[in-house]
Amino acid sequence: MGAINAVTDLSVEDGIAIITINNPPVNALGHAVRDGIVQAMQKADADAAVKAVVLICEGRTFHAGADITEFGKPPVSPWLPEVVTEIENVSKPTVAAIHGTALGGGLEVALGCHYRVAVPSAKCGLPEVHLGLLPGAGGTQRLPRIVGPEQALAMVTSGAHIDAKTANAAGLIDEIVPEGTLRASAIAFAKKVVAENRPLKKVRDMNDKVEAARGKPELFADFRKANARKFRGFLAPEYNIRTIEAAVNLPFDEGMKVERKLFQELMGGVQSAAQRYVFFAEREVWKIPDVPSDTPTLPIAKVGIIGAGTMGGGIAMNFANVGIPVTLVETRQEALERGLGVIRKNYETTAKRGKLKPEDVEKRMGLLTGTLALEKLADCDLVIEAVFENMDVKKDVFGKLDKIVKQGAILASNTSYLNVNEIAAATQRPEWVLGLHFFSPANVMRLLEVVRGEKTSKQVIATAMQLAKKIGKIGVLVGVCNGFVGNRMLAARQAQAQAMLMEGAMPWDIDKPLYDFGMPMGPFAMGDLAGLDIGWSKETSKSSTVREVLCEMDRRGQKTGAGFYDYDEQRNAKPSAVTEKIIKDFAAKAGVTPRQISEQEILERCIYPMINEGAKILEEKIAIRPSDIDIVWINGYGWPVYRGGPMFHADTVGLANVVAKLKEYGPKLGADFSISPLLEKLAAEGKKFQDLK
Ligand code: 3H9
Repeated sequence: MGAINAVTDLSVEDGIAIITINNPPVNALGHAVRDGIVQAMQKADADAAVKAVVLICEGRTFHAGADITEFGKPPVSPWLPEVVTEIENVSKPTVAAIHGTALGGGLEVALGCHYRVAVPSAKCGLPEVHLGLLPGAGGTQRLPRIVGPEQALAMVTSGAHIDAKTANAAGLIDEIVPEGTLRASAIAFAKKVVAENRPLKKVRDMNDKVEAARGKPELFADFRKANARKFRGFLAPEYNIRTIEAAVNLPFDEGMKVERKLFQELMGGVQSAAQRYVFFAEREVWKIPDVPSDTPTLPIAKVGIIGAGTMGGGIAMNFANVGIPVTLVETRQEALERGLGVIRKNYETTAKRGKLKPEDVEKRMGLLTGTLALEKLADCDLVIEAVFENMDVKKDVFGKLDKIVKQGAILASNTSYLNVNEIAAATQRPEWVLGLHFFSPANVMRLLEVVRGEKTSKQVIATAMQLAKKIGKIGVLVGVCNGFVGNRMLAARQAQAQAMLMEGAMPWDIDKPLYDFGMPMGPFAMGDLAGLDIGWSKETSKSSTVREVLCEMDRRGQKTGAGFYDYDEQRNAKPSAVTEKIIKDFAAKAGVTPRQISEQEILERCIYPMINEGAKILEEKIAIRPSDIDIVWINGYGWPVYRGGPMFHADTVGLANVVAKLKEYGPKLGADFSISPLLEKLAAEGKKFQDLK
């Protein structure tokens, strides 16, 4: 006994074999682990002195799944489904001892065991759907046999983790054992099973729950219908549903065949490749080459926010949510009260939905202090300015902050376009200044662009990234340019959308292919939602664009019941004859004969110039890596995760194809348009953005 291989240990104590896996950080089921488990199980099975087997992991967690880094490479035996079968076929009781997270293949391994014990803090789940996959080691056939098809459906399609208590109630965990005693308790449990001569509970043979659901197709039809919106565009949820259907309707081995087939189909497809890429991109984004992870950070115990409007209020909620007190500054009492009122209403709505305890509403509101005096920000560790998007106004605010706020505090601007270096230059401490670009609604959207000025110190950057994590955002470090990463690329799309209006496409013609592509909405629906009057004023409006005319007619978007679209009471959008006439009049005035523009052209002209802009962003080192750009678009603008982000999408289309199309559309793309040399170079070399490491 002893070491089986580099990651597996086998020992026997008092007739109980203990297989211990140690494969940091998350005990992923890579080849060595799979091999180790099989060898150890066989050894324990063959040893007459062994009466039962415990499988346990070292470190922070039980197996958190198959090793995702092995996906896409040729499989090496033993394959995970074989490992699970091997465990299930051991002739003595096997017990999984779970702590941390038993996820994906990890839970499937546990389901191969005859019994499962867990500590109270443990969690179980089948999160494969987030990787565009389904559980491929029998999880789809075994889970419903324990928890029933309804709960299994919810678990495999949401990927949600359930806690030990819930898992215990569902029969997934046989016994909860005291925290910190897992090894000893699992051994004791195994001994009990032996002493009581309990049967080998093979989940594959537990048919009651699946049989009870047989002949009830409405179970699945209703589930599909209820979740159609959520699953739109994704393949994996539907495939997961089919495997649970198979578990209900077919014998175990036949169900396994369905699982195998659908798993392989997903694994070979673009969607899963995209979602696996995003999994790693989300972890890569925190790594900043010249700001090592051990860079000292500053404590942020008190935050000041200037502006209690939609943006400032939303930003404030992020901090109150994690217990950080916030001082909110406004210029007028009325605006302050309105702002605080909106925040309270937001919290109360959340509480009504049962997602927040009523006492927490008060607790969070209690962390917010409103004031009209900028001086009250003197002792803040971080001040975020969220005032009107105007350079002179921002400079004025920063000049004042410089005099008021203590030294050693971070001064941030929530600008979405402006030059952070220029803002920083309004202070005597530019190294303490950076941009923190929140996305609206700021309490909901996950993206935070952390804008690094020329002089921003590394400590300030490290603190901002850490803070982003703390408030549940995904922080992407970007450099200074007009619009940073997200809005700069959006502008490239906007320019084409506007141009196509004049060429003959209506707003709804342009929005549709983008919606069908998987975006939450197209550019015009988005404009209506945000309000067409952002940055517009009656005094300076000259009826010179469609948007100006719409605003002048008080068609300012959803909030006024009309914008590019007409809206009914439920805010359902309908194409508008008024808008159509305005557009046609503009085109006629410009002497353009409207033409029919294909959906393909609309899509390519909206998306390829964005990709081109993304390539320029990389050339200029505004973004650290292509995947950071994708993270911005997925989390800030709702780019469909199953298409991996604009840069990943470009790779799947082929950069040479993107370049060829940009050249073909060239004359229509506007005088300002030019192809990125980086994009052309990669295309000529047959490379991908993903090759830029
Ligand atoms: C599956 O099981 C398929 C089977 O059904 C069928 C097979 C036939 N593989 O997230 P963290 C790395 S699909 C490889 O920062 P946390 C991660 O990249 C799998 N690597 O920690 C990171 O590396 P680095 C189903 C993995 O504490 C480091 O570990 N399972 C894997 O915030 C730390 O990760 C899942 O989808 C992996 N499976 O969260 C679970 N997992 O330090 C995926 C993590 O170099 N994992 N890494 O950046 C998670 O959800 C979280 O990692 C977890 C820990 C909750 C476990």
